[in-house]
Amino acid sequence: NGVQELPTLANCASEPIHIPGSIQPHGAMLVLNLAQELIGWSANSEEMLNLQLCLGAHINTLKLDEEIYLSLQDFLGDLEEAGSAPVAVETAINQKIFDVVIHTYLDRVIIEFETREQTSDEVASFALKAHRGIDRLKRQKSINTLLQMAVEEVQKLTGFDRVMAYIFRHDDSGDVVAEKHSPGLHSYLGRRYPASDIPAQARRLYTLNTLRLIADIGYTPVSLVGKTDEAPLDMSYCVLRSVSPIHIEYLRNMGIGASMSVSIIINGRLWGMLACHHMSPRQIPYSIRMACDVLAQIIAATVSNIQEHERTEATRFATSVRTALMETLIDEDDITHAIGLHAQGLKNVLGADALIVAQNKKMEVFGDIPQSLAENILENLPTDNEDLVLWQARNQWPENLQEPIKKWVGLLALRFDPSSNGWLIALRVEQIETINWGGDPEKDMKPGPLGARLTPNGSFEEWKQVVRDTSIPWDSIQLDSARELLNALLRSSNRRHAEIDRART
Ligand code: BLA
Repeated sequence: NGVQELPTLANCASEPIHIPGSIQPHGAMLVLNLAQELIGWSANSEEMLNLQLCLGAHINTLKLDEEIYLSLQDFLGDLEEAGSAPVAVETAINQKIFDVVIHTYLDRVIIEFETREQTSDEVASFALKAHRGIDRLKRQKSINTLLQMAVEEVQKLTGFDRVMAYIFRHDDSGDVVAEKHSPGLHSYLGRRYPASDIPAQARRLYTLNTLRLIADIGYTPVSLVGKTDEAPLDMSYCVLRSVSPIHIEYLRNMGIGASMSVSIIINGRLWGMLACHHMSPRQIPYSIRMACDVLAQIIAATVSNIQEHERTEATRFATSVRTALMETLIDEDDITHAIGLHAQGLKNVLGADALIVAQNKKMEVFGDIPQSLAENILENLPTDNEDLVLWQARNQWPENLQEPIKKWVGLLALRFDPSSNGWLIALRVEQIETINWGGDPEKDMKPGPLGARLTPNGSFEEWKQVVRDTSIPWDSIQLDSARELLNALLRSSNRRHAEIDRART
């Protein structure tokens, strides 16, 4: 088994977080092989569960609640059908209520006992609340209102001090786009975090197992004990899995007592998360967590519908702008002027912060680009056969322009008339210019041993480092619309040249 090296900031994406060899102490765990013999348990099991355990013992020889045996036999009986979906039952040991969660993974049967303070009646009334929440979510027509409603629902269900909707961007960095928090707490709304705050192996795990709870950030992990010749237990699907010490330090630096997050998965990809904080320790009963998980699935399905609708709308809008421009061009000889009449629509279609239109010696600029820079850009565009040029980072520009462009690091240029040097150019500013970072939530924060990197401001600095000198990339809808626009403009130019030629002969 060996002692695992402590992860550092530099290697944390390779920390094997699925095999920590320990659990969180608000529960206990028994591990069986498929013959239902004990091969390991958490070191607190005997005391917490009032059992005497020995390696190799068959589960039936332990004095567990009848209910647990029945569920276990049922579960193992229809493994084929049920796949890896866990079963949960309630049990009482030493007058304490436990949720018992049973699942199998990689030939292991894992039985987790999670302490719970609420009675079944309390929990059931929560489930009803969740049901009402679902109905309201499904009716939302925009992603923003959907997520705002979702954080409010989850806050009501769980009582967390803060619930955020965190959504991932094209490069896996993320934004807090909706938030509900208790009075007196500062807001994280609008903040942006780099991809590395949730490293790749964690994202992978979170697409498999969609919910995790850290009930008490200050916990002392409880080791697993058992057969030493066994491979380390894969805890990917465990509810009590002990979490990465790096992440614990991060949460501690933020002053948090408990954390829960729920994955929102769209088309197999981690699209976002509902991230919850509590300022003191907080344990949410299993069935309420499952209700949150269902909410996240409803959110995913609703988002997916809204996105489909938005894509259709974006394409429709692009078509309408293109058609209007083509109509103008029927009786307007000056293309730069015609494009100017539709500049705002074209800016929207191309997602541009500024536009340059030029043909022959004429040039027009829409946006705050200095005239001299616009001329400089035009002179340096490639003269080969490419009609569409895409530069999305400073180092893709010709060397002599890399400095003069300053913040204008993104370029999508359409050559609509090669013979007259006709170009329509969309420009984007550097990503850093596009974000308005709110106030400082960590004035009185004392960072832990790994330093200021593991704080919200440290994260933002990291994000800036990663994206320096790049623009937000053009997405596939914008690129498709750009190509269609280019083709329409090329056809229009060709027609014009043909008319001129005809007039000459
Ligand atoms: C996990 N990082 C996470 C999780 C979240 C975040 C939500 C999931 C675990 C949980 O539910 O608490 C990130 N949490 C955030 C962010 C906000 C938030 C961005 O509340 C914004 C408000 N983390 C780092 C760095 C490393 C790192 C630099 O910041 C490594 C170099 C690691 N984060 C890290 C690891 C995990 C993690 C390893 C997995 C924890 C686990 O499941 O074991």
